[in-house]
Amino acid sequence: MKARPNQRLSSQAMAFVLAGGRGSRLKELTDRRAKPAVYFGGKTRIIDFALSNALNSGVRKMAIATQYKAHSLIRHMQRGWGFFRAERNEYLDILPASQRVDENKWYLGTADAVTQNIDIVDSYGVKYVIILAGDHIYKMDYEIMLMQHVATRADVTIGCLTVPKEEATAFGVMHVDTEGRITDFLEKPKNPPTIPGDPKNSLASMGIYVFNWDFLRDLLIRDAEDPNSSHDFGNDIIPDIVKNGKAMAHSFAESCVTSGLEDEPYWRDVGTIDAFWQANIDLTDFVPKLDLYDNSWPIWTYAEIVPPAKFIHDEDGRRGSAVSSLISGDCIVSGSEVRNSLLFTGCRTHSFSSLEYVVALPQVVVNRRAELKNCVIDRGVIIPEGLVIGEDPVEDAKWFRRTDNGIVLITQDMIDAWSRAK
Ligand code: ADQ
Ligand code: ADP
Repeated sequence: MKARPNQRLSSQAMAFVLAGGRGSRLKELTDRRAKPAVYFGGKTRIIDFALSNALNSGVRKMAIATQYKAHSLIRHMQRGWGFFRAERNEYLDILPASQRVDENKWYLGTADAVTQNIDIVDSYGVKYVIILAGDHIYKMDYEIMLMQHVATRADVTIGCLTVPKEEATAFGVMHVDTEGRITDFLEKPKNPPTIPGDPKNSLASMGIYVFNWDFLRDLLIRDAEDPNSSHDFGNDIIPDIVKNGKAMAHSFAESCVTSGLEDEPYWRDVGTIDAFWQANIDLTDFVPKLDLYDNSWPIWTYAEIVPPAKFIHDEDGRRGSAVSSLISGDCIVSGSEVRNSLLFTGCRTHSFSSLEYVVALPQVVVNRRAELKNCVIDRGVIIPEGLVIGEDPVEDAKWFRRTDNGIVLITQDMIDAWSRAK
């Protein structure tokens, strides 16, 4: 592709989205769907955030590498993200593992997911590749990251943020010099180094990278032949560049200030039931840190055409009400009280029931007299009449998945077991 002066860098870039991880800490929520396909925020799924960031940043070429339980994700992509037009040089390719280079070969590590698709990336004719994870919740303008990458002539530019030292064991942790050049990088260290002068926090990789494609291409071909490599960005590719090339850190906090997208940087890896519940419940705050109502940065998704949410009295005149809550389309709140909760599309709550700090995925039905507190309810679950959750921790843990923080995950299989025993 020919680069023209004044052209946005994003128009010469593609987003390569890694969406193959298992997300096993989300337990039964990822039994049937990959983590990027898990619902989030009432109307969207987790992957919509990375894809919307790319789209809103001006990127029009995207590839999504999937492997684990990809059906739900692929269906979502086909329904909601099918508007890219090759005639306008727009592409969105879904790249399931094991179906291209070698029928039996799964993606070994995250870098291998790109290596196995080198020909596809070549065919896009782009100068830059933005590697993204499909499982993080945040808003970010990647054009700013591309601009820094080009200005500093880096081999790789890595998005980074500050995290508490105790949490940094789950991340790539780095040291940077005064110019922002990464001088050390440790993938998931047991004892994470902290930021000089800030002993409580570490500088962590967000797992998002900008490369010049020519550079990355050569590196991947070399990596593929290295018998000692696990073919992973965090374990192999990034440490190699930090040692032998020029790796620059791109601060998410500074990016937020430059883009004006968020007053306070908001980034979440909703990798556990607790984190998933919390990030959804955060949206019910008076002023949530993540602003979904900013129509300058829409989170695109597949949205069914559904009627508006409805709130009704039951026949005895009991009010159906919701406060400090997000209620999606096609929900009917009938004679029940909903507080500090988030109901996804198509939920129904019936008389005398109450919901508090509940995240209900699409098509959940809450029957009469159920009292639910601090829970996540999987898609399509039918809550039986009179079920009480959040009052008796021992009883909750006996039938459902209760976390150490007291959040209860409810699936239909668990309800069926509960019903059989009662
Ligand atoms: P992790 O998130 O632990 O660390 P990883 O499990 O490799 O790294 O997942 C990265 C992304 O790739 C996820 O979106 C996952 O779904 C996807 N993925 C995993 N294996 C894949 C495969 N074989 N094929 C396709 N996709 C795959 C990474 C970095 C750290 C960084 C954190 C930030 O390695 O340095 O700090 O992200 O969350
Ligand atoms: P989605 O997340 O795509 O809206 P679900 O979460 O209900 O759909 O299911 C995820 C995947 O599991 C889909 O591919 C669906 O067809 C499949 N599925 C749904 N229910 C069952 C079941 N009881 N047993 C096996 N597979 C199922």
